[in-house]
Amino acid sequence: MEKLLKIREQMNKEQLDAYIMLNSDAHQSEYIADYWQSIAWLTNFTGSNAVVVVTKEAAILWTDGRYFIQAEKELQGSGFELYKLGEEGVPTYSKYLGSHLAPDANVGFDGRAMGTSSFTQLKKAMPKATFRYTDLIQDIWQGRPELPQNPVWAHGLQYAGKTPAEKLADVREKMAEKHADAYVVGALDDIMWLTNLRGSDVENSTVAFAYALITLDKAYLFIDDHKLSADSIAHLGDFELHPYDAIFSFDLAYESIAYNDASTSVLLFESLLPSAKKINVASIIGDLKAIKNETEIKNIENSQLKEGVSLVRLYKWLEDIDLGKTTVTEYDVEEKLKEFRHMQEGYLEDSFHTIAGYAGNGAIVHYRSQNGGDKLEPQGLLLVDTGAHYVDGTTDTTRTLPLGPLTDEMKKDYTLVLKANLALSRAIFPKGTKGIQLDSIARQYIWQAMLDYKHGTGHGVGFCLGVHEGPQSISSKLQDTAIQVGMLSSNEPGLYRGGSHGIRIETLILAKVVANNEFGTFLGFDVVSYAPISTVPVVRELMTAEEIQQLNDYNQLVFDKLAPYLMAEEQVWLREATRAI
Ligand SMILES: [Mn+2]
Repeated sequence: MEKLLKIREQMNKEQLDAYIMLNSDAHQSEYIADYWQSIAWLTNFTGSNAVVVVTKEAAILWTDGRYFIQAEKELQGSGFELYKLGEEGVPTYSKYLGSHLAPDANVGFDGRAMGTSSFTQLKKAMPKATFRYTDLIQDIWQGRPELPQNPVWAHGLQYAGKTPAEKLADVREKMAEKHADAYVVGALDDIMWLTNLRGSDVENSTVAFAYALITLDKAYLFIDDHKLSADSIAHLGDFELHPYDAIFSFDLAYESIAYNDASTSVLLFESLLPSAKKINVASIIGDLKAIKNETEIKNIENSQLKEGVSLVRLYKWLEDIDLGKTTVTEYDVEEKLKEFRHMQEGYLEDSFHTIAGYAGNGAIVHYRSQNGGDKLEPQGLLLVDTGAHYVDGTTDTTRTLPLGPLTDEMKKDYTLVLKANLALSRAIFPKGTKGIQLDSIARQYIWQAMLDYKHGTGHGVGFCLGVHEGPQSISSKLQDTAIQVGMLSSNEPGLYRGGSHGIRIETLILAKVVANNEFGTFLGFDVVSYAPISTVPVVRELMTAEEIQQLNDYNQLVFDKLAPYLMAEEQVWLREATRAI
């Protein structure tokens, strides 16, 4: 409450009728550094998706269905009211402001934390309002963490497969197609990809705070240079270095500039030359980065083998424990997995917080165990969705493990999810096919049973970069990107029964050409993550012979790939776990 009073005092001083806060950083990143967690500081709400609006009368926090229960608990005593996004009659914050404030109201927000695309929505809702870019939090947040200044390292050619100079040439070719003579890059993973640098400024991310600006003959990297080793500077030969903040006052003459409205902050956008033509390109680098080159693909294989070994060790460890006698919690599972990953060369960190959800917790899609997590019992299902960054690749794998007796409903749900996963992995489709079409291929059996899951089937996966990356999306969202050869995506259908169980089976799939004939080019996938899929819950009668063969072949592949890296008793365990049914 006290913090809320202080914000209102600040609003008063600056004559603002409303102040907006977003859970975002200056690059509109998915994961954000502590410095940017001002909503958690103000409201105690720790979920990833949140918007806060403070007016003279109201203090509201918006979040989505993943976080309703958590938000109700955490917001107690904060003075904030919860608005449930997606529920009937609940306006978005833009619409709320549009209908609750005077048309000519003064509205403030930190211009770094709002993306240009969000601002467009806001301006539509309040066409006559005055907007001011101001950080009201800085003066009242005692002990606000500093922006991280962690060292940056060069991701060598043996991993990246292309030099920054080669990547710049590819980018400039795309810029020419769009008639842009400059291109400002705000997305941190795009900048890391372009420069072959990696950092650790943000937890679960291999990125460092930076901006890039590319013209047809020059390239500028804005990064605080004390972060760079001599080694990484040498490898940046093609980039002129400037301090991180210098981009906002950088003087450069260009006629047209490309930017991506989702990852360009309002402040950055407004610092672009006013007279220049602004071209919103979904993402020039995003499109290039999504298609993995041969060197990257070889490295991905290595990282997937290491991850597979770590996962086998985890599953075996869990199976060897008598859960009736020994206490193991969800948190223990997360920690044990980290221990196994640390035994692997080139492990950097987890690519997101491991989701180990036992029983009903598995039904909470973005579950994060609290205070040690629930105790595992020798019955029902444990969902483990987890990933890591290795120097040679980023992983994301989900398995649902039987811990003991299962109900018929659990077995049936498991089998349907498995059928969905297998259907997408074996799909063959003509060149040009989009994610939305493939999404239905995965969902068909689940729909036939009159069931559904409320999340996408697949997202792009970065290379020692974001675990979620675009532009492709295998989901019900209609978007323009076709699945192309070399794209790495997840395949993760699921089914969730609140209070009982959650099931998800996730493998990573790499698109490849399977045929060229008079009907065109046909694509398919290689499954590139190696972790046994439990056959214990499978209801054989629900599977076709083809599906059973596919499952057996996959488990055999897992054994063949991982066995050389396992110790004798682990091999014995995996042989059993991958036995054909
Ligand atoms: Mn995933």
